[in-house]
Amino acid sequence: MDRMDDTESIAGILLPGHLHSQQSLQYAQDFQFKEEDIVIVTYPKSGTTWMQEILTLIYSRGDDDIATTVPNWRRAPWLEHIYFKDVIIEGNGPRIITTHLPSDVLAPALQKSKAKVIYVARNPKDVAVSYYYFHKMARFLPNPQPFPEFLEKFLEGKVYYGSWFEHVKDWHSVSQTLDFFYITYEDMQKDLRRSIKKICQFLETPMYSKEVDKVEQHSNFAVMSQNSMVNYTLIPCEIMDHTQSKFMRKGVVGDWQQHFTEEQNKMFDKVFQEKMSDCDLQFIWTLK
Ligand code: PPS
Repeated sequence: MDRMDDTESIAGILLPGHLHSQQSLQYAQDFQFKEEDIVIVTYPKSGTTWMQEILTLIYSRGDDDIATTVPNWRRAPWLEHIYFKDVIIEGNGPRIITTHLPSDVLAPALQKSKAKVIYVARNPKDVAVSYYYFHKMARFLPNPQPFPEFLEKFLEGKVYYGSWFEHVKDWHSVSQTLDFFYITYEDMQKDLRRSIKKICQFLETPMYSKEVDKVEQHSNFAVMSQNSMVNYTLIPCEIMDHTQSKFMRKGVVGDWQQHFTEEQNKMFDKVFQEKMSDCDLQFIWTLK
């Protein structure tokens, strides 16, 4: 498959060459955001697709027509991807743009533009597990080693898209300089309706209760798992092999408990405490 084994890099971070090129990364760096743009920022496996769906549904006032007929990568394309410039729509109204890029690459352009930024974070133990399974199914990522080795690499930040710790902390450190909304995957799991309402407030898009009902209904895991516009079953299996793992895999908080040994958990906690000692963000590891 085209560029499947290639690797690109930006700001010292490795990215799959199947999706990125030097030109697409330059285009992303030079991109001029507009004040009306909404930019979803995430480290991979943190709730990107979920937020893309929620925003799509908010802007269609709960109607699922667009959500069920247009693939997420068209209605909320990734800024850094090769196809971005061909799909980004010029015109009035908010454009939903997605990115996994680090803040040092994008914050300066975002600061100039006043675009709204929604940062979705997820507890890194679940991110590591989700990312491990994604490596199994996404053929444009390196074949994952056994889980223990993958986990070590994840903690060292030696995976594609770089260190989870740096991503979260660096974006957090520029949050005051941006029109910035921070939410976690776990917040959305705990109370999806409340999360949708908070997002609406941030977007200054008031909604009727019945519209919020619909957004909630169409963005729940069971519905999204069946929606081919977001579950990646439209992608050929040479690129994403759903026999290895589904993209919409489990959609829960705390799946790491099924994967981590006690020793791995201790090691993880130790690294987490060290790396996050200068950051006040709190994470939810399980839902009781
Ligand atoms: S990616 O590849 O970076 O775009 O992946 P991303 O969308 O950020 O993360 C995929 C994980 O999010 C889960 N997901 C959901 N969980 C709960 N509810 C809803 N609606 C939902 N939509 C996506 C998805 O299942 C992946 O998590 P895991 O733990 O692997 O199941």
